[in-house]
Amino acid sequence: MSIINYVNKEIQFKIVYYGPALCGKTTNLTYIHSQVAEAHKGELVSLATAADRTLFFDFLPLNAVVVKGFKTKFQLYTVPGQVIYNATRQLVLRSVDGIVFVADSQWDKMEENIESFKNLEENLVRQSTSLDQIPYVLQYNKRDLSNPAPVHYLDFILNNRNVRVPSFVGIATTGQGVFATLNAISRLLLQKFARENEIASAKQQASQPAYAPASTALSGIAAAAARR
Ligand SMILES: Nc1nc2c(ncn2[C@@H]2O[C@H](COP(=O)(O)OP(=O)(O)O)[C@@H](O)[C@H]2O)c(=O)[nH]1
Ligand SMILES: [Mg+2]
Repeated sequence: MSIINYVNKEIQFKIVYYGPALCGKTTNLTYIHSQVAEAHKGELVSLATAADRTLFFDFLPLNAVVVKGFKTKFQLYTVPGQVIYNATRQLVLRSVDGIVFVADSQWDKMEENIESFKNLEENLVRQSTSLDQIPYVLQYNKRDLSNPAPVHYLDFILNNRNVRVPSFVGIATTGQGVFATLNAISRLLLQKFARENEIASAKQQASQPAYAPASTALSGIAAAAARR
């Protein structure tokens, strides 16, 4: 649930990057962090353990657009993909507003992709919610590796709920598709927020990209601010 902070005049959205181990969740966040101007980002925190993987969450607040005088802030988290860390995944999912499900496009990862997606659904049920209530998008990552599964197949196995959601191809290591994915989920969140709060200006904001890569990132944010 988005948090409205009346003191700081901030609306805070929590976005969780979910998916199997090594699909590229951390790489997405690292890329986003590297492209956003200093003034618009917090520290990227990565908690690792002896297993030398990211085992807890990455935390990345980004200040984006302004809605009715309230700054919208996005917090991006990743979950550990390995099966044994389900308790941590549940913890990270608490009060989630939006989800990016990152799939690994390699053929031999299909089972892991499906497992992870099911695990996401189960963990949401445990929190008395579901993908019917939480906006989400899909990213089919690692398209640069040889012989990736076709997009229509990935859509067939992962994008088959009642309503089809936006899906993007990605190469997180080079940043391809990373901002398209982030923009899509942030737009969905702003649209939902606007619907639920009947805020016309939020609807307008939702039609603009919240972020754009590299040099245009700042101008996108600046343009949003200038519309106040
Ligand atoms: N070739 C290729 N490697 C990737 C891509 N995305 C991530 N990786 C690599 O895959 C490994 C796991 O990525 P990471 O982001 O740590 O996965 P996570 O477990 O989902 O957080 C790292 O070595 C990344 O550099 C991609 O699109 N293409
Ligand atoms: Mg990781």
